[in-house]
Amino acid sequence: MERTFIILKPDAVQRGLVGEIISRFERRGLKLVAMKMLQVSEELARQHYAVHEGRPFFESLIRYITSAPVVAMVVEGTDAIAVVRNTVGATRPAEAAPGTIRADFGLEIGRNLVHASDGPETAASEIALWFGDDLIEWQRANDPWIFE
Ligand code: IDP
Repeated sequence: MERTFIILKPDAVQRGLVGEIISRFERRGLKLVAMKMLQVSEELARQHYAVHEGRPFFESLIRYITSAPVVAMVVEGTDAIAVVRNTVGATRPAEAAPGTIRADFGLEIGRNLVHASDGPETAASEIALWFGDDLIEWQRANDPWIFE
């Protein structure tokens, strides 16, 4: 069972898309194991996006993610990292496949609604950075109907 980290970015929250987006992950069968709403500090934003430091879009990315509240979460499931990335769609909404979150709700790369970890190492470090050990281990009643 794999875990991955997701942020519903400020545009998703401002546009009232929190429920819609979480529903897509829930309906896919992923299980929520952590969730919180927060205003991201500049320090956390810079740590989270450290890999992009120096890129031309870095400062606008920091302004975007710290501009208004976000909803951060961890989900668990079979191949969760890949499943979430393909539910979210390509970084640039114009290149995202129809039916993905970024294609269905987005137009611009700088307002692309969702962050999702891109591999096992980033998932582990992002979960640790945003939630520490604060994850809920729980049994979901319908797990046997989702996990073989
Ligand atoms: P990802 O979010 O699909 O993993 P990354 O390449 O890791 O994409 O970029 C992180 C975020 O930085 C993107 O989701 C997007 O919000 C922003 N970003 C990436 N490239 C650009 C760009 O060229 N212009 C503006 N924003 C960008």
